[in-house]
Amino acid sequence: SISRLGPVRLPTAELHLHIEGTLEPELIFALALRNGITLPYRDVSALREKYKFTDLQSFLTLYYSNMAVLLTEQDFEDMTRAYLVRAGAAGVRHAEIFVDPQAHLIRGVSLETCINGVTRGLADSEARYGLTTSLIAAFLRDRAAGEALDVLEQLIAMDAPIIGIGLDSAEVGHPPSKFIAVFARAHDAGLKCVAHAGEEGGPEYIWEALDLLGVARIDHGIRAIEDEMLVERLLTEQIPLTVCPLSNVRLRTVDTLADHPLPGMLARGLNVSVHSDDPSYFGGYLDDNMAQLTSTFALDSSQLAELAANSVRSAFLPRERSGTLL
Ligand code: ES4
Ligand code: ZN
Repeated sequence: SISRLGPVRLPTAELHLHIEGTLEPELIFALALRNGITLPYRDVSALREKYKFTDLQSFLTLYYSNMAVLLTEQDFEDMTRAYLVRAGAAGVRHAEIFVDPQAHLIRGVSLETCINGVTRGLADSEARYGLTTSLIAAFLRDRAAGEALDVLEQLIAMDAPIIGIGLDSAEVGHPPSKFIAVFARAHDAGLKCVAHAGEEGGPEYIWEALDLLGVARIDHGIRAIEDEMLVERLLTEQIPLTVCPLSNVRLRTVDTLADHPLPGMLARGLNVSVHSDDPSYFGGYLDDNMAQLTSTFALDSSQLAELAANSVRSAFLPRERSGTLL
């Protein structure tokens, strides 16, 4: 029955999605016009020409630069709704969405503007777009840990509607150990904890995220395969790895999609699932990631079912909701 219904078909949860990474060039120009901002690109096609990345940092520079168009709650709400329309069309049934509050605070946009705007966009998402949603505040690891702790305290004090915290931005040189106090405070506040690790950084960053930060999921984690002891640990504990294949290709973490370790990781029994990271920048949403993987690796229905089931069982959902999706 599901295959006739449209795009993603198997009930799938999006667990690795940066809302600021969904800003499409057209929306960037529309928001710039509305806010009286002059962009350093002539038009949409000139901006699209910049989407050729050599590594994580080359992407992050453009990603942060384009956030200049986000000034009002309405801007954050419009960005969020544009994503939800697209995710619903892709067949996503549940999304746990990252937002980067510090990226806005440091340009003078308040925590309230950012959080309230995204939250307004997420309201009634199930009725309007066909997916349930949760929000995760991610901290920028290339900034001071004290700043992250300060923002976390502000989020707790304002009773922000977040289910957890994450750790993102430039990985190498900013190990999880830098953020022990931040994650201890988040655990103490009853927040779920996840961290990017093993994207550009080595397996030692994954060990640290697990052992020092107590994270429940690893975002990316593809470099885990370089460390057999770590693979055994991830297998035994079935720790979720939220893998983003098109992101890894675009950021040159893997040479081509055909070289991606995902099928091998799945075959070994690792709890991997497929996600879209920054879909506007990396050439595709969840359906595009699945379609390209399926054709590149000739994935069969049992592999596709396993990936979808992994996404649902790795979500921060109460059993009664995950049960309806499994
Ligand atoms: C990110 Cl692909 C990626 N890696 C690390 N941090 C990020 N923030 C947004 N996208
Ligand atoms: Zn990411």
